[in-house]
Amino acid sequence: TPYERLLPAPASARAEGPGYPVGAATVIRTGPAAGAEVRRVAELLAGQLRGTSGLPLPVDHGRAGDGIRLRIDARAGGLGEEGYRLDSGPRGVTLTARTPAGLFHAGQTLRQLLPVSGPGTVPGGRITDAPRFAYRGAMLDIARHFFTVDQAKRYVDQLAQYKVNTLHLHLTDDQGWRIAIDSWPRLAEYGGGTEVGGGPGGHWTKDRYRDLVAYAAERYVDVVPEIDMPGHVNAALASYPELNCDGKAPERYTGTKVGFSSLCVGKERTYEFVDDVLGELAALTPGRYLHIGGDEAHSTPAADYAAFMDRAQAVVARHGKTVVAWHQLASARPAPGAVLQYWGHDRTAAAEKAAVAAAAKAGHPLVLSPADRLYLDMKYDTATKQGLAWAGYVPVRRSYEWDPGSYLPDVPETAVLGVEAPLWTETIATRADLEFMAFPRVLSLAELGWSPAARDWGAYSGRLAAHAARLDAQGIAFHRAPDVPWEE
Ligand code: TNX
Repeated sequence: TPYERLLPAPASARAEGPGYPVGAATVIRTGPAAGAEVRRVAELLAGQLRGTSGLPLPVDHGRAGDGIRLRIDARAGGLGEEGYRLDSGPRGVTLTARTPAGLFHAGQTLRQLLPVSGPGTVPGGRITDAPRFAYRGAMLDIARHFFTVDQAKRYVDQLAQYKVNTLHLHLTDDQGWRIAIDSWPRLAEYGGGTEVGGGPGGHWTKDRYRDLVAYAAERYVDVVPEIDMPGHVNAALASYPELNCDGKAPERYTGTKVGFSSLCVGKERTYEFVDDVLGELAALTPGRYLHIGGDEAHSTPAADYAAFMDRAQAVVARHGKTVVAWHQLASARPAPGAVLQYWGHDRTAAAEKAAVAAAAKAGHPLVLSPADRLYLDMKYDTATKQGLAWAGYVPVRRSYEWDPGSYLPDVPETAVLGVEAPLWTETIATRADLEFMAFPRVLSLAELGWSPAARDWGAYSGRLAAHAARLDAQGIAFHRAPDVPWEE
């Protein structure tokens, strides 16, 4: 049944009795008591369902009746902040949640219960569903190769339908600074003016950035911006001589090496820069997290690194936000509450894993992005043209068959805030390349983050295969990876 083909798999689903035929007379109903946000969720869902079904599907805020009904029930048990119930019978489909986010997720499930195109019947039964992890993220690196806000919006649409709720944006790196900062305008204007391979690059204005954040928020996706420091900063150093210890700006960089640049840790001007940049970024960010990078600072001595990260973390706190950083911060001094993003792999040294486990034990929530499982820029296999292979090949099966709750030694599931799939773009320059590398592996991330722990590759790969028609219908240039039994 379609209930068994849902992706990510729901916490529980039971098919029973006759279903509801969605047809020309179907109305989407919020009821008169619904607030503005529920009405907006209903309109968004209506637009999505009209697009695939070709039906009029008017939204009605009046009295109760047959149709697709959206209901907030603050007392509904077991659903949490994002969960929902879906009940389908001959008179209609009722979506129930404690929050508008829950209703949004219910609507995305409903889309998958209807045909890829044209009208159809939602099978009878009940789904009760809620996520395993609170943080289910994807990262896009717009620094190595520039991507537009429209491309990021398209990715948000693709991800939100699978209940991914976080978009982490890697906004700055050696090859480009992509976000306008009013107090340091040359960062974007000059530092954003190239990319890997020497192309023209580009940057996002604050208005375009706000537009993306609002677009994502309507789809219950939280944007986490990253300014990577104290390494990965050549674009900034090239834009402002005063940020360099010797006062001389280097050339802009269009290669793909890492670990060669560092902010000048001993200079007070550096911290004015950090404060200005993070302050402007905090003002653009409704969410609680600011990501400050902290990875691969190979040109920053360890003591300098720790001293710099102490100050950068204090700046984040002063601007009212919570730090996220790559897990290298575990070996320095993570501030209380700082979230660590683990990007190690099977061959990562035990001592490095132990430092992360110790930080988790001290109360730091972890976001897991194992490079040999969830790095979307790793090649699928030897035949993949794009991508890198430093962490090994990552076929779809490998991206799926592991358990975030028991992945790191001595880290209990309760310490895991969630999972994230980063897409680094040294070798990814177009929408087609992005989609080829992300899909279908980002769906493994979606299911690992949302669904209960039981993992069955056989069943999952079958569901994925059945899903190909939906990806095709959306024009997603996904990879027909050889380990999935695609139909036809
Ligand atoms: C490591 S992962 C990096 C990035 C590269 C990536 C390529 C991490 C925190 N740093 O700078 O783009 O590998 O896979």
